[in-house]
Amino acid sequence: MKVVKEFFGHINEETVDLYTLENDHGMSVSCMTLGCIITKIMTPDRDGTLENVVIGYDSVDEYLTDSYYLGAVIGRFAGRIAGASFELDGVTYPLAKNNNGNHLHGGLKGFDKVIWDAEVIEREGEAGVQFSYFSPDGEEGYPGNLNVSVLYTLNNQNELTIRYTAKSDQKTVLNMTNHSYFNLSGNLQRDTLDHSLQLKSSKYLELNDELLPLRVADVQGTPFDFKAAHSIREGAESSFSQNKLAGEGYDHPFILDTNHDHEIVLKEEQSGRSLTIETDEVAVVLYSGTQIQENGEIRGVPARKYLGLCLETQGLPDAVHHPEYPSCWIEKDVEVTKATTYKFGTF
Ligand code: FUC
Repeated sequence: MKVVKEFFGHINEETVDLYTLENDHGMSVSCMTLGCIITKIMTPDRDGTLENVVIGYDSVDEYLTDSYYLGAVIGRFAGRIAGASFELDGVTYPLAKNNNGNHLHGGLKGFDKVIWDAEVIEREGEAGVQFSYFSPDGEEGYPGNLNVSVLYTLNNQNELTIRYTAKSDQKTVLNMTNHSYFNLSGNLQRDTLDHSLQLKSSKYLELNDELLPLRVADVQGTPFDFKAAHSIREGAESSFSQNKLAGEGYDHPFILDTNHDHEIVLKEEQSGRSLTIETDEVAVVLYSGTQIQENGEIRGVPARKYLGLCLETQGLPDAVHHPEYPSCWIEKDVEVTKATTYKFGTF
C-alpha cells in the first residue's frame, strides 16, 4: 500500500496537491485538495488491464471552470433546494441562487470549489487521505460554523471508502455526497448507455420540470425499476415522462430498501468490470450525465451525454421543505458521520 503526493496546480498563491492511494494489486485512486475531487480511479478489467473508470480533467483550470462537479465532494447540501431558502426554528435562511432561482450542490462556491487541508492516513491494510475544511457561519447562506472532514481509504479488496464527518456549533442542515461520473468501459472507450444497473429500491422521487422533488412514486412497471438489473439505455430510450424530463435518462433520487447489502451494482459487459456500492445513506441519486454538452473533449474523447453516470449516495434533495422525508438536520455540537464503500470487481 502506498500514498504518493504530487503538485497538481495553483489557484492564485495557493497550491493544489494530488494524492494517489495505491493498493498491493496496483489499483489506485487519485484525489486532490481542491474539492476533494477524485480525478482518476484505475481498476482492472477481467483480463487484469488497469484503466481509468471515472471522468476527470488534467488541470486545475479545467476543474475551476467545470459546471459538472466532476468527481467532487458536494456540500453543504447535495441536490436542489427550492427557492434557495429554508426555515429553521422560525428564522429564514436565504441561500445562494445558482440554478434557475433554486440552490444546487452547495451554492456558488460549494465544497467542490474550496481547497481542503490534507493528511495522509496510514493504517494496517489501508492507504488513505483525510481532507478537512472549516466552513464559517453564513457561508453560501448556511447557518453554523461547520468543521467537516472527508476520509478516503483504499484497501486490498479493491474497496474505496468515503467517510464524511461533520460538527456544527448551531443546528443546521447537511447532505454531502461525492459526484464521480463512473464509466466502467475503461479510459472512456464507450459511453454508459449499455452499463447495467441493479438497485434495491422500490420507490423513487418524481421530479417537476425544475428537477425538484414532486412526490414519492413506486418504481413498479417503470424504467425506474432496477430491482432486476437493466441498462441505462432502457430509460434513455423510453417515452416515460420522468425519463424525458431528465433529458432522456435519469436525474432522480431512489430511496434504498436496504443498506450494506449490495444495494447498488453497476456492470459493464465488455470490460467485465463491476462496481458494488454500499452506504449508510437513505438514498442514491442516479444522474446519467444527460447535461454533458457536446463541446470539446474530455481526456481525449468527445464530450457528450451519457459519457459517465453518477451514483450519488445521500439524503433526499430539498428535504428542508419536506418534513415527511428522513431528517437532514444536524444538532448543535453533535458529530455526525456517514460512509459509502465502492467495491471494484470483475465478472
Ligand atoms: C446532478 C444533477 C443535476 C446537475 C448536476 C451537474 O447531480 O442532479 O441536474 O446538472 O448534477
